[in-house]
Amino acid sequence: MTSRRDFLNYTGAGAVATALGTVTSGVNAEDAPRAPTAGNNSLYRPVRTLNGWTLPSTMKNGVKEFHLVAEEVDHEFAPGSRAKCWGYNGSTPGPTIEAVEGDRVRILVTNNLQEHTSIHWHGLLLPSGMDGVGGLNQPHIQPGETYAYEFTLRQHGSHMYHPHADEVTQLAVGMMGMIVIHPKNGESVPVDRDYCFLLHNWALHPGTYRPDPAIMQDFDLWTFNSKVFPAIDALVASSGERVRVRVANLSMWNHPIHMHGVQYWVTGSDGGRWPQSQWRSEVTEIVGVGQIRDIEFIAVPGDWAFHCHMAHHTMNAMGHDVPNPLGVDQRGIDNEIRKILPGYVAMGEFGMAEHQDHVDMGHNSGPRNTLAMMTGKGPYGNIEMGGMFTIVKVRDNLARNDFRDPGWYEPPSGTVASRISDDPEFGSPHRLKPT
Ligand SMILES: [Cu+2]
Repeated sequence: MTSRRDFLNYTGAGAVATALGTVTSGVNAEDAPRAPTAGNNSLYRPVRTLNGWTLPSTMKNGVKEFHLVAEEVDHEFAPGSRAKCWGYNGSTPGPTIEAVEGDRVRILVTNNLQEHTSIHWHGLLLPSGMDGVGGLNQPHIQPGETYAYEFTLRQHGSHMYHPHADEVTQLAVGMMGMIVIHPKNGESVPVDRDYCFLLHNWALHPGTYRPDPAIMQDFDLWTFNSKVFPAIDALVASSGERVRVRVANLSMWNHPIHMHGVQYWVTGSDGGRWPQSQWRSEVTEIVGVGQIRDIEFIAVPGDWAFHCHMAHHTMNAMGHDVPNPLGVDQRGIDNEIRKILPGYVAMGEFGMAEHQDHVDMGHNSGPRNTLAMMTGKGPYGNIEMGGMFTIVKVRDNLARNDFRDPGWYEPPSGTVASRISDDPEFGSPHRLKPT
């Protein structure tokens, strides 16, 4: 639990960070609080971007300068699925921009795409001419050009950046990133770990390598920070720590984000951290398109699923336009179908779980560059998930800056559900009879 003692620790570590120089953040930044700029005394615990990174900045005459490069990136959703996406500085999503309320920031944007772009600073309070809507607030940034945006951060909270030019293409292929602005006066209830990620969806049709921007609803991949389970980082915490997760949505769907094992509080949004009287206790919170929600919880030991509750959003590439096989006796037709569709394996009569077993056994490998619908192995078997699913892994006595995956939870004896019979007629359960 965070306490006054931690505040004192922050102060000490922050002083060291300030002494070290002007680059205030880096790839997989150490979890040491730091003072962001000269003249700004506040300290903050750096945010950790799932599967991502924080953009280093340079101080120039009191202005914190960042440099984004819009460019094509060769991206891996999970081993076995890659695509030509667009992003910033070599990644989709682009790196997180992290600063403190009151900072003067200058963000250079170089366009290395073959068409024009712009950047909108989603939710930020700034002069109209810095708002980044191509054609409305500024000329488009042509290929090869660099534009400078400069403004003072007048708020705190979780925010986003994304193009406001040919959005239907540029968003669909991955151009987006997060902006985290810490409050200048610190936080009355400090957090011990601070995570952030973006929700997105992709139409990467089976066997292809370019996301299709024309698709509106029927997507193949559903991602946390452009990754699918099981390639999404675990959210690691030590028992009793206060954890914040900032969930941003630039996809084409609303996503009910559900966590197991705790009731979390919804504590903030693009509007900053809300007054404590407005915090809500939930276990599922819809993060609408264009919205951000901050959730916070006290970490409880275990392995806890953390996922979108739309069942199709926790699958990888799956066909939606197929006849329903449920309850259909397909024995005997395999051989007939295989004559026209070599390798065909009938399945689904009793449910779809057998899909993962068939894939694991090599019965149907699917098209190239295409992930199986269900995947993932846990200590007790197939997890049968994909897409927007990851695990909150909480262990006792982890060091404050230890974010390594601790492996599978070893539950205390007597606390795991277990088999007591394999007789289908076991016991005398109360059941409704058909009328
Ligand atoms: Cu969803």
